[in-house]
Amino acid sequence: KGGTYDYDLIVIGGGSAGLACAKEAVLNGARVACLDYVKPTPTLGTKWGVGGTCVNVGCIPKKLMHQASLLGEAVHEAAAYGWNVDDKIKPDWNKLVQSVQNHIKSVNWVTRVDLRDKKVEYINGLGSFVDSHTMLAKLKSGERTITAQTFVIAVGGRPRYPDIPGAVEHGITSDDLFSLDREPGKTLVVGAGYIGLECAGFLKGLGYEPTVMVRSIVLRGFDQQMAELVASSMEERGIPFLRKSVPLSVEKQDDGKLLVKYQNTETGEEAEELFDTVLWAIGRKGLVDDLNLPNAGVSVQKDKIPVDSQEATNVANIYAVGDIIYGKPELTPVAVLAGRLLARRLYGGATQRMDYNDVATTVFTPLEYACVGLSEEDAVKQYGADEVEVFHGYYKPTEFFIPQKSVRYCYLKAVAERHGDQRVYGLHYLGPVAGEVIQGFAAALKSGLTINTLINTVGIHPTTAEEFTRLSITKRSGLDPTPAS
Ligand code: FAD
Ligand code: NA7
Repeated sequence: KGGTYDYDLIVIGGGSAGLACAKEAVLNGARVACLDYVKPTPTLGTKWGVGGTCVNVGCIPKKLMHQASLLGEAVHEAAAYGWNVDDKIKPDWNKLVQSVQNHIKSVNWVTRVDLRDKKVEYINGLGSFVDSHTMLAKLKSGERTITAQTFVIAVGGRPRYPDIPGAVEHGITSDDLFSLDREPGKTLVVGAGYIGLECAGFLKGLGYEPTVMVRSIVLRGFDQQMAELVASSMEERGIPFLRKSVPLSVEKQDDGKLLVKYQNTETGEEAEELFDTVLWAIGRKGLVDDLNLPNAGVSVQKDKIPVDSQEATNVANIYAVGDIIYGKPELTPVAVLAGRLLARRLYGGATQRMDYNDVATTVFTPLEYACVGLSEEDAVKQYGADEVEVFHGYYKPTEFFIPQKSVRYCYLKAVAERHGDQRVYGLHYLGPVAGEVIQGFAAALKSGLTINTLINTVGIHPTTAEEFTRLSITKRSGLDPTPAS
């Protein structure tokens, strides 16, 4: 295979999807090169090493900052448990950034060593197609033309900026936040997707003053009852939400503060407010532009690449995986598994395809929200309101009692088939360590979990996950889902 080409496979993008695919292809005997190149952010010029979004400017630094913020909360709670703590504790932003960046650098290093050990040729270059078998790699100095039998496009995406005055000059995105060399201070977070809410959440926990600007709804795509509970739990912690608002401009004042003018989308009313930082979290754009896809004939749909169930593009020898593909969940474990399965099909004679359904995910807000399967509204849309039963309940985590933490938003629900086996369509949980709670239930749901199995599973006491085994109240019954004690 590929005797006349430099490589059997060129993977474009060394992130979650690309690295998994490249390493698995080599394991299955292919000669592989993996290109990775990060363009600096427009104003601050932030850039990073190999590994892609998750490791450098996504999941990992986000989770570390979330953890930093939870630790601050825990120190305050510790006092209620009898620890003698100084109640004037405060975080050192620069030290936090340094610790986070040190961890990232070590992961970058391990990744490079791993690629060398596994015999993937890593090329630090920006790839663009010359034709469907030829790629031009723009290196730090010079260029290189390389050819391959097969290509996998795994270029991911980058944050968008709004098209308003001052957005690029004065705003930052998640690409800059985790390495910001100054305290964020009073921060306007524009966008109410999971990235916006997570950033606002940890900034508040670290003692800054975030405000969330919401254009329409919170957490589009997620169960809207849960999304509103997430927003309310954040408001309860003192994070203001500017609803139905869009930014109009950002101007820098003489004292360095940022004046943001914005408008209410319903009343048309305009208002303005000063901030230290403006963070755009308005979604991400697929990185198709640099690839010169027309040279290879690859189709594009809304800055993403449509693929079939084998991750094949419309061009026979070109595939795409990860965030760059159209209409699939943008999550690291999805990217990794899809990349690995693709390599096994291409070089290992395997046939297994990626199953993009029932992927569990977590929103790491101060009170975390995790879910798997269908939202209540999607279940109703798919099966009809009469065929869907929702079991729900509020609960009180044991560990919340002594520090007297608010339990008002600790809530969970199972969305299920109403009749027959009562198969579970979706599970939703808002509360502590949500990701850890839902991960195992995700395997159960994929294995055909029913309400009967769920409520006949003996709980682990005292945990919050056991609340799923105690769900007995249906929404339809109208009974109060609040526990007595
Ligand atoms: P990427 O990881 O983005 O990798 C693509 C790589 O290709 C990049 O290094 C890019 O610079 C490079 N590249 C682009 N164009 C070219 C080119 N022409 N030539 C060479 N190289 C190129 N997911 C989760 O599962 N859990 C989370 O908690 C989570 N949190 C997140 C938090 C934030 C703030 C963000 C931004 C994302 C988060 N994600 C999370 C999403 C996750 O990071 C992505 O789904 C994942 O990184 C996608 O992997 P990928 O390989 O498709 O793309
Ligand atoms: P999302 O989930 O796409 O959310 C973007 C948010 O930003 C959402 O609340 C949008 O509101 C809002 N938005 C989008 N454009 C604008 C403009 N121009 N002005 C104001 N507000 C805006 O993005 P994330 O960054 O959280 O996540 C990135 C990806 O990771 C996402 O695509 C997921 O699939 C995974 P809207 O609801 O559109 O009114």
